[in-house]
Amino acid sequence: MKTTRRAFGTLTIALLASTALADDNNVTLRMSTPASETDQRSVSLAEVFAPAVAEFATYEPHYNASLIAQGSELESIASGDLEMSITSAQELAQFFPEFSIFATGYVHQDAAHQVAVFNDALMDGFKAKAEAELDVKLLSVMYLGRRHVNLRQTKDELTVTNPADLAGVNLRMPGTDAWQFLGKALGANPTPMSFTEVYTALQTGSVDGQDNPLPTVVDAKFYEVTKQIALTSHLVDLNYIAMSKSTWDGLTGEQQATLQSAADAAAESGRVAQLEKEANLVSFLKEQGLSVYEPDLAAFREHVQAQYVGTEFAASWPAGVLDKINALGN
Ligand code: KDO
Repeated sequence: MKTTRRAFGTLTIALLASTALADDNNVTLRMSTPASETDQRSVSLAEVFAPAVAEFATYEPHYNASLIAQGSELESIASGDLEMSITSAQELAQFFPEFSIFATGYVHQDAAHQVAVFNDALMDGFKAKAEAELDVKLLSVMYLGRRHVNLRQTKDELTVTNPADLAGVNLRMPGTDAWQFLGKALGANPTPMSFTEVYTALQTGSVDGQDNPLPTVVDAKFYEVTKQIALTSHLVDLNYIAMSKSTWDGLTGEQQATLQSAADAAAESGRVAQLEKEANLVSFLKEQGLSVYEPDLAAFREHVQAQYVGTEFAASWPAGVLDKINALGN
């Protein structure tokens, strides 16, 4: 956890002034994400969120990290250069290590559990800190899906049954410490790389594989350059719809309420659609020639969870929060 960044404790009035208020009190909400335009989260924000706030806000999405590099979105919001992003707990953990609890393997159980956790009082302290120290308001939780291990090797070349089978496998994981730790905890040799570079890296063989949920494997066409998916479900992954707190503060109470329900509605519609895709994509991927199979899930869960015990990550988790998260699950 060497790169904890706490540079934004002293956000100033300048930020408040920089809120992107355009003519006629119409606010522009620039949103940057590494995701594509066809990713379900992008679709829901464009189709559900944008029209719902149109009376007072212009939603301006930037896809494929074309505006801000993956992992720099929070800093850009904090410095007033961006109004929105679909951020991750791993990215927030770069500033506030305790967010790593939501990025830990096999903690969230499913989409409903994510929602219960996000709306529970246990999140209050996390949300308040992000607002006060980073000027980032977390509006709602989006479902990204169950992350699995997706490799170039055929199943005959490498069958993944337990973590030991991933020894020496060069697995692309996103660039932050929490992601890299998860890759190691899976038993692999993690390589940091931004999302937009993954297809080419798989194609050229500079990595052996990557991990993402099935809808992402399909949307980003990773199935064209890989041969198998071991359904490890190592992380039921989420993103937060994040917004500049200064921009939020510049809205009227009524606008804030509209924007909040627009974000919740987009998250809900995205969740429903993403779950449906997840349920239906195995057959599509098999038709594309990939082997899709379940490894020894108990072995993976036990191994991954054991790796976190005694780490700096676990030490940063507020007392009792893991128990509260578990109690909200099944
Ligand atoms: C990825 O880089 O693998 C990841 O899935 C990480 C997520 O947190 C999220 O940023 C996502 O990429 C992008 O939105 C692209 O789908």
